[in-house]
Amino acid sequence: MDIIFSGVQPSGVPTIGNYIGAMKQFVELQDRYQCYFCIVDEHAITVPQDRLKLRQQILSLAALYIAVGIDPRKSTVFIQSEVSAHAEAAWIVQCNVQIGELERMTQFKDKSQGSARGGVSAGLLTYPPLMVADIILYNADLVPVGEDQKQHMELTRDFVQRFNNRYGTEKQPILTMPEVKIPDKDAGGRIMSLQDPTKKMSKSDKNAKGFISMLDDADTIRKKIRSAVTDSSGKIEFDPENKPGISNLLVIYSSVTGRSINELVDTYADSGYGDFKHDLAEAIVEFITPIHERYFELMDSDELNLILDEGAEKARKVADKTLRRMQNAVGLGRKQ
Ligand code: AQP
Repeated sequence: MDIIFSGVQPSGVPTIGNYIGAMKQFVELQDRYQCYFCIVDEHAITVPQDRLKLRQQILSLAALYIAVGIDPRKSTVFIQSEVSAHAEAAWIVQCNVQIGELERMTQFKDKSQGSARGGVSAGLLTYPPLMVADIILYNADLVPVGEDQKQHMELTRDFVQRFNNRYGTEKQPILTMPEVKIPDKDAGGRIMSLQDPTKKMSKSDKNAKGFISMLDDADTIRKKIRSAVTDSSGKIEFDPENKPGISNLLVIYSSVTGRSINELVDTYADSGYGDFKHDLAEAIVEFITPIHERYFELMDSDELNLILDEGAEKARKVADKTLRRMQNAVGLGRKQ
């Protein structure tokens, strides 16, 4: 069975963008692949985090993974920092990528914007190698992510090719070459901010009106959808270039209901934005309510800790093996 790895940072409560771009795919793929779904907490500390809040967000994300439908009997769910091979493999990766490659990463450019270069953490520059390590440790064949991760995936593939050429043989590659799986734009590969539909929806956006968090209550969801930026034409059409706001809402509507965008456009051909937004808000509430119920049940039980303990143990076994292969390849320590 082919292997999948993917992760989400506990840098805030996941947004509906994280769900549609990534977590929704996780649930759909878990029956056909051997899956590793990680809470990548080491990535979250590339920017300052409150210690206690981070701890809470790690558990909260784990509960959300299960609440949206990831089944721990089928998939391995674990916390990155509980598997030390990630940080160790990341060092080997860092020593085999160039600073120029890392400086070109748009996420680094975006997140370091506004600060003097010397004032941002070195981790903000070197976290893509950590992401490479995350993926290769599990011999992942496929990585389901949102569109913003495309560049990191290119780095991963370049690294694997370079590492195998340098240290392996054609017959015996050391690392598995992963493929990336990104939903199309009209299927939610890039959900945009509700307040600025030219910008990606992000869980760490300072303006909470820009995103729907997976834990927002019904009234908050209604308010946020009501205040979502659209345009003045009043026509419900899918045209991401000229009508980015309404097109983004159509993608969200389609993703949470399974109704196609064409069908939605037909249904609302004679309606105004008010009616459309009202129905969309109710559709999100209907989709999210059972997720909340399961989430609060999990946060209130010991089940989550058991799932994470088991997950870390299973993950360590696979990750340690790959790490040993990498260490042997580059000549670290004594032959094992
Ligand atoms: N707006 C989005 N639309 C579709 N997919 C998205 N993803 C993120 N934003 C969108 C996908 O969600 C997965 C987890 O992302 P992450 O938490 O590892 O980091 P990120 O991509 O940096 O997400 P955020 O929400 O923007 O986090 P912050 O604000 O902390 O930087 C990935 O597969 C990502 O593609």
